[in-house]
Amino acid sequence: MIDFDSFFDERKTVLGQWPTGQDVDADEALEYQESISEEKRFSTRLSKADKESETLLQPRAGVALVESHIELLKFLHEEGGADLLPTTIDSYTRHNKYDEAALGIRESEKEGRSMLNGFPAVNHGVEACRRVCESIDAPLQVRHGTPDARLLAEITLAGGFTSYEGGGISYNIPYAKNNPLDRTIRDWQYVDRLVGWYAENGIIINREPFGPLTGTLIPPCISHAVAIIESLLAAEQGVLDITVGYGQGGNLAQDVAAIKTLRELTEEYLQMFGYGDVAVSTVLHQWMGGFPPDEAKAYGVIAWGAAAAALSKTTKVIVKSPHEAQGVPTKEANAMGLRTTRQLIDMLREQSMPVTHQLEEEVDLIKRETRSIMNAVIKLGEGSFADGAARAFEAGVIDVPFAPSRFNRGKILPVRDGDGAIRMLDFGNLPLDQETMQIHKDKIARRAAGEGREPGFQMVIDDIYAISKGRLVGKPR
Ligand code: 8ZB
Repeated sequence: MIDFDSFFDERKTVLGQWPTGQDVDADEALEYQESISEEKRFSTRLSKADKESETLLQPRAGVALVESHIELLKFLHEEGGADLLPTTIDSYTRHNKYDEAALGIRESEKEGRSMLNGFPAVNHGVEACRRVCESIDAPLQVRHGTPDARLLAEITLAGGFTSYEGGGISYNIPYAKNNPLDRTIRDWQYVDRLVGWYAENGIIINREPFGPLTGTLIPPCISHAVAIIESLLAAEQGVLDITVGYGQGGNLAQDVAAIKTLRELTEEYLQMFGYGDVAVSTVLHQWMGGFPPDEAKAYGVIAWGAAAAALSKTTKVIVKSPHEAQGVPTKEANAMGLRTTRQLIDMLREQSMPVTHQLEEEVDLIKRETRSIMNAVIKLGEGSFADGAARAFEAGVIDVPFAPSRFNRGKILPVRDGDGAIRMLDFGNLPLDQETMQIHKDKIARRAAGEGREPGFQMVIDDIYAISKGRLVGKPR
């Protein structure tokens, strides 16, 4: 755990990064967080949902100006029926470019519409964040993609948000090219220490590692390993409430098995290292890859994600919109994605996934693969999760497909099997046993035989575009 003195030294530097940092007063922020009602606290809502095996709905949303952002969130709450609300941060802020965010705010005022792709919380500052949180009668989370998110965390937590997304791996590897992993892990230890400090003072802030990573054919064991490491890193700093995430792959058995094992494995490793008191919940992200441009088809993809969410009994689901292929959705389109999801969640509420041989096989496989990776990471770390993670990426023991980061090996080639489950054609340096690898090979070989072609790079490319073209498995027509 980062010690008190070095945390407070670092805090001065962090709060000095932009003038609005000066408005953060730790004790006053604590008092403000204490005044937030239980119904609006993220962790409370999640644990209630878990107890009642309810799946909560959450969109992504954020615009440049405070009043329009409030209006947007109100609309998604009231017209879309969202249970949990986000504040998606703009990309200038994610890159700590507050001068450019300031320009974006001015341009937005002049044009009368949002000229940023999210809400620039650092520029708006603590008071504005509080105005947002006070205007919405639901729990609010900061969602972003920021490698160095220390100042953003200080301002938004003082500003009344009760959940914070991201992590030193999951907000680096998929989002940045040149950011060293040890640096971002350290910066996120600061964020977790801040959340841990709130926890020591009785305020539970929920933390959520970003599950889907690049959103492109991620084998569950890879995103699970990252989620578990980030959970351990968070727990080490005193975080007590964690939501682990997974991006829908499209094969129902694999997706249901993934959510089930994600919770079990995260709890298993937290327990193993003495963090059994951390509350764990799960999030399924509706399909994060390319969407069909046809809105009617997009609703089909959204509905299938909603079905996977309902049948896996995940705590919450992050919802897509029919505008996904075009970019940031209008509030109306965003609400439509929510209502499509609501219909499926409510229709499937009484049903659960039948426990078939296929489901059991997926559960087994994911557990075996994830434990192999985790064992190797723990060994490499020699007592430090942070070092273990950095060394694991260096060695390719964890390898995220299609990531831009040069601190990621990028040797793995994922591909679908004949049932559309995500497998690996090339394992890179993943520490998997022979038997496990043979299962992947056999399944891929069966698909290839069915298509009358050799498994290869073309198959990977076909799979990347398959869903946007109306299929799951990228068979040539
Ligand atoms: C990694 C997350 C990508 C997804 C959506 C994209 C995509 C990004 C906003 C947003 C609504 C925003 N996204 N920024 N959705 N409002 N400001 O995140 O469309 O689906």
